[in-house]
Amino acid sequence: MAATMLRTSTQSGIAAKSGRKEAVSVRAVAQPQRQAGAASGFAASSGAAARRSVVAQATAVATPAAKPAAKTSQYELFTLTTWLLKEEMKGTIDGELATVISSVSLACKQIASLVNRAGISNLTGVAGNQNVQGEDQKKLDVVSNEVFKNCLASCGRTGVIASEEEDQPVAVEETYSGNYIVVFDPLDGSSNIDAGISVGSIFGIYEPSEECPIDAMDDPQKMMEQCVMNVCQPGSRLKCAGYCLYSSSTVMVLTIGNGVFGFTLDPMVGEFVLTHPNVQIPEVGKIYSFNEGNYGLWDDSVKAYMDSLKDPKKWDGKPYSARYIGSLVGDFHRTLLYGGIYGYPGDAKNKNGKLRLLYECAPMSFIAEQAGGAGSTGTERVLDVNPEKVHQRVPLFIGSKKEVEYLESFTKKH
Ligand code: FDP
Repeated sequence: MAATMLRTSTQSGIAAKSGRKEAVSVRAVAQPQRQAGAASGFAASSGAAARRSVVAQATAVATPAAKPAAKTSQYELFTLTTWLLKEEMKGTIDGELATVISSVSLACKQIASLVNRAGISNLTGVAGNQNVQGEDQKKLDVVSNEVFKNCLASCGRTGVIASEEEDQPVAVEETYSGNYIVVFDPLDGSSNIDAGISVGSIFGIYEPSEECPIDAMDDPQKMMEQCVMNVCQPGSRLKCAGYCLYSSSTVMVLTIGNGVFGFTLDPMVGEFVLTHPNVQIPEVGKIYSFNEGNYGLWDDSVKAYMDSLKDPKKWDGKPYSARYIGSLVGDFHRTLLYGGIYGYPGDAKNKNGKLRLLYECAPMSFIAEQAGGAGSTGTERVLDVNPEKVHQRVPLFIGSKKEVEYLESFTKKH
C-alpha cells in the first residue's frame, strides 16, 4: 500500500450558496492512496469512462445472475457484499458507490462491537467535550466518529464528509476517484448508551455537485465553500441512505433508490446477511412515537393531533399506542416494520425541533419514501428542503403514508 498522506489546514470563510456567514474549516484526513476496493473487494476504476466500461462489461456477461436466484445450498449466504455486486452488475450503482457503502458497513461492524463491549471497555460516560451544537459528547460518540472517518477515508472514494460530531465538513484528500459526499451521525441516540438501550448510525451519500468541484486544494477558503455547497444538497438528490441499528441484533437498512433492504449482522461469520428484502412500511399503523413530555410546548395543531390519537371515541374504542425509546434509529426501525408515525415537532423553545436535516431527517425520509411511507416537516416534504447550513434542524414526522397525511391535515391548516 502506498504511503499515507496527512495535511491539515484551517481557514474561516463564507458559505457562498446560502449567502450566510458561517465559520468554516477544512481539515484533510489521512488518506491511503490507491487502496482500491480495500474494504469490499470491489474492482478499482479510475474515471467515469473506466467506470462505465466496468459496468458495461459486467452487465454484458452477468445480467442473468443479477436476478435473485434460488438457494443452491442451505449454507449459501446472500450478504451485503453479494447484494452490492449484483446491483453493480445491474447498473443501479457504480463500483465506487458500492465501495463507499461497503466502507460504511465496515464502520458499522466496528461500532457494533464497541457498543457491545462499552460497559467492559470503559467506553461509557461523557468524553468531556461538547459538539458544535452544544451537546455533551459521549466517549462512544467521539470513537464512532473516528471509526466512520477512518473507514471512509481508507476506501479512497469519498471526497467530503460531514458529521454530527464535526463542526464543519471535512475534505478527504487524495481520494482515488469517485469523490462521493458522505453525511452521517455516527452514533445517534447516544444518551441511551450507558443504559444498554438501542442506538444507531445514520448516513446519506451524495454525488459532488457539478457547480462546485472539490479539486481546488490550493485555496483552502474556496475549497471550504465548495465542501459546504456539496454537503448542503436537498435529500431528493441522495444516491444512497441508510442506518445501522445496534440492538438485540445489528441490522443495517439501506436504499439506493430502488426499494429498501435490511441486512442482519451474522456475528459468527462477520457479514451482513440479507434478511429484509424489499421492506414495505404498512400504509397505516396505530403506534405513535413522540416525546410527549414536550406537549405543553407544542403548538395547538400538534396538540390537537395528539389529542385525537388518544381519543377512544374516534377509533372504535381503541386509541393509538405510545412507544418511545428516545433513539431515532430504534424508533424509526420499529415504525418501518410495524407501521405508525414517529414525530419530533418544533416547539416554543426550539421552533425547528431537535433533529438535524442532513444526517437524520433527510436519510430517514429517503428510506421511508422508498418503503412506501412519507417524511414531512408538517408543512412540506423533507426531501424538498434545501439545507442552508450543515447542522440545520427541521421538525420531523415520518412513517406510514396515511399517518403522515393525517398529521398534515392538522399542521397544514395553521
Ligand atoms: P440523542 O440526543 O440521545 O442522540 O437526535 C438525537 C436523539 O437522541 C434522537 O436519536 C432521539 O430520537 C432524540 O434525540 C431524543 O430526544 P429527546 O430526549 O428530546 O426526546
